[in-house]
Amino acid sequence: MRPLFFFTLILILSVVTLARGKNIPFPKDFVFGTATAAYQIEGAAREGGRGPSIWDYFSHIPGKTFKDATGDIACDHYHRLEEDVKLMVSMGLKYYRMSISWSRLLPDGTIDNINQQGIDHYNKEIDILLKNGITPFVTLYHWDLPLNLHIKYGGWLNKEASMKHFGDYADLCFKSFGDRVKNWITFNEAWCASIHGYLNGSQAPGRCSKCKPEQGDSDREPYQAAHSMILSHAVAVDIYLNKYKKTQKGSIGMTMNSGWGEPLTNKPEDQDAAQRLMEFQLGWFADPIFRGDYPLSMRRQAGNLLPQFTQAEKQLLIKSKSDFFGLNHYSTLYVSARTNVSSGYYAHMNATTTPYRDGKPIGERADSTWLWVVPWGIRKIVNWVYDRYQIKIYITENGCDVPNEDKLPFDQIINDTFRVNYLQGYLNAVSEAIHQDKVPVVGYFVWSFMDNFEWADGYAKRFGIHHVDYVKNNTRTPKKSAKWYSELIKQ
Ligand code: GBH
Repeated sequence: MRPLFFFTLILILSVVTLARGKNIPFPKDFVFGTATAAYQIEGAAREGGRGPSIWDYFSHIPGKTFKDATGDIACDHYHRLEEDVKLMVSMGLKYYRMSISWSRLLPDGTIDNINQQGIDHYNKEIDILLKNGITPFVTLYHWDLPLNLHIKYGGWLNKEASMKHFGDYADLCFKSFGDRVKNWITFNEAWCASIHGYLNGSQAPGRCSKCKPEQGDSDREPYQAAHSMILSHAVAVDIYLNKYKKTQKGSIGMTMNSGWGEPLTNKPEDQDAAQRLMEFQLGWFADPIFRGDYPLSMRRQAGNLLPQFTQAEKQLLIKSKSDFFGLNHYSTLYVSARTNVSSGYYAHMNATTTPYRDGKPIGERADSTWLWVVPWGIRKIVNWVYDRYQIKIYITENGCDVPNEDKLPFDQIINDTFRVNYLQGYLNAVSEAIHQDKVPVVGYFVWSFMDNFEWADGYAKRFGIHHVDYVKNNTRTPKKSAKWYSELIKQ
């Protein structure tokens, strides 16, 4: 009886210490940060000379977002820089991933019309961060294309215009902010921008074969849009390497998103399907960037729908070498070799995902229907990335919403043990990947610093470690997870 009692006691004690965030080993110089994006937090959509983006246009079409929410006001971060940076300081934050609103700098998207107020605004933001000892990681494109570029040139469907205008915009950012910003991310989740923007139309610009008011071609356009984004990324990196890197000495890369695909069974066809899913999801972007062309599996399955890179473009891809792999990762699903789609990307991928094996879910479900809590998945995915690309990795987003979070009473929202457990589980798995598998994961950013405009889900989904009261003056309150993360950072 006795030894069992002591054993249980020790077990409980160690679980308790772990739960308090202690004992997750990380390298000394590991980057711990939080992340946000301009359209999701800034508000001030028509202030300071900002022009409209495709998200302003899309979110104002009735029925496109939950309760027709828009980012007009969002968290009002535009007016609350000091207050928000104070919050960051109070939790000991040293790294912050933010994005720049392209149409705040260039209201019509082109370099012909520079909005000085926009430049001033980001100068101010960057300076406040630095003055407070916080290093910014800056994303150039987090889904908010200037509307004019979409209307006038067809946006990402126009390869040449995309490369020119994104290049000009990136150049302006390096020139204006690169003396102080040393970490650049060209694109956030070009996969989402391509699939949600051009295949199912659930995000801006809301195009798909059956979509209204924007009619598109769900089979062809996602590949076309992605192609332009990949090449625009390469243009931006090339500009940075040729004109700025020597003097500014910063790093540049792209952020890609993927869940981990775990084969449903050990049948070879399911194993192949899982590998194919990873290639369609990450390889679609990472193979061109790190290896100079699309994965063979995509070329084989998608044929002529997948654009070809010209010889000159391949040269550009090879010479515009990224410094790191930015990975946004949230969840894991089982994969099997079937498809119920008759054409386009998902038919080509020829794989089906499910959270269930033998009727049992893969993990607990968060609030978002796609988000299952599977800590071991992050360890597997960083291994997959490193095996294939041999480059250091930043986890540029990871986090969750809490089941029914928006419907809970305030005191329960603040007491977000579910999120603490999620973060702890995933960070433990990252630590194992670093120490046991020797994968060079060099940083990690919680999504998100605060609750914000969750795209088509409006304000009903909350991913923040700070609560934002949208009804009462946008007041910020740290959740338990903010305190937990703060302890982890400080230790
Ligand atoms: C990130 O997207 C975004 O970068 C960020 O802006 C956002 O707020 C955050 O995560 C939280 O959602 O059913 O085919 O869409 C995550 C994007 C959304 C991509 C869910 C995968 C599930 C597969 N993910 N999606 S699908």
